[in-house]
Amino acid sequence: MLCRDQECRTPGSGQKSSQYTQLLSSPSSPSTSKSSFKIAVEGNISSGKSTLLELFNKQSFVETLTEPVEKWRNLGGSNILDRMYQDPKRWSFTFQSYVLLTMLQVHHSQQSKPLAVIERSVYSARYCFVENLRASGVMDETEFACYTEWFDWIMSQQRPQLDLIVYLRTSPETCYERLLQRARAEEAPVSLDYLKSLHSRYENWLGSNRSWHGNTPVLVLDANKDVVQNKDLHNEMMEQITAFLTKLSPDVLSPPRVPSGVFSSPQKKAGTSVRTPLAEINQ
Ligand code: TTP
Repeated sequence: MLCRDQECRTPGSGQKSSQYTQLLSSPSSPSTSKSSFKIAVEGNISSGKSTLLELFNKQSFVETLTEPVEKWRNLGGSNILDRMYQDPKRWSFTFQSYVLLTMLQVHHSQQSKPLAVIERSVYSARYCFVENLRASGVMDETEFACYTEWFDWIMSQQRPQLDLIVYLRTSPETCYERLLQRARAEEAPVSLDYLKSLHSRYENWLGSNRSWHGNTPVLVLDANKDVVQNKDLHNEMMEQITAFLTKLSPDVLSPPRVPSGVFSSPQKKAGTSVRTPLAEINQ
């Protein structure tokens, strides 16, 4: 299903998507009920992924797995993230190889709660960052071929599974503003043009020009607005995500897997909005 207008519906929720959200594909009916889910939060640099993870983190049945940025800042005492930005031609291949390894470690870490939310995935590293580095000539063809052989072989052995990708769609200008505000030292060389080219990679991969995301359903959220300040928007995002997960498996968000009272299955009464476990954050 490809929805581009505001009549788009979230599978199973009976709700119309609002102007804030677009649903680009729906999950197929699961043949068996799952007991745990894994979702990835995706989006451009500074799109607000960490913020969304923090909101998820307030729930006891959710475990959040943040990006291993600290590892990238300290590989045997060397800040490889910084080296990559200082001298991209020399260090991008090395950096992206390390990103591949550390993201695989995140994907394959033991899941201890019904819902695991991970920041990015091996897929965005491959289909957005590496693709972009190759297209701009920063990564040369031999480096790209070497990376791709590694990537394809790893995928053929054990492809990391995701139940849902949440794509935080933002304008490159918004990301640039946020990037300047947070002023992470390593990112000083990041330009608006760089964010624009990553944005097009994201759009090609998950957005309206969607080319590839395997069979994983994708929920696209407009993340230009501030979800921390705007509680309605924040709740709406969570409702969309929960409705999606409930459609995949109604059991996982129901008692007894989760504490009583807080995590009952969503129910829609006429004239009321859906109340869901995740939507109750900050209530
Ligand atoms: P981001 O995923 O952009 O982390 P973030 O903290 O900016 O996310 P948000 O603000 O949305 O919470 O990655 C951190 C840095 O690593 C960023 O400068 C981009 C860089 N990076 C690459 O260069 N290549 C990659 O493959 C990945 C995954 C990140």
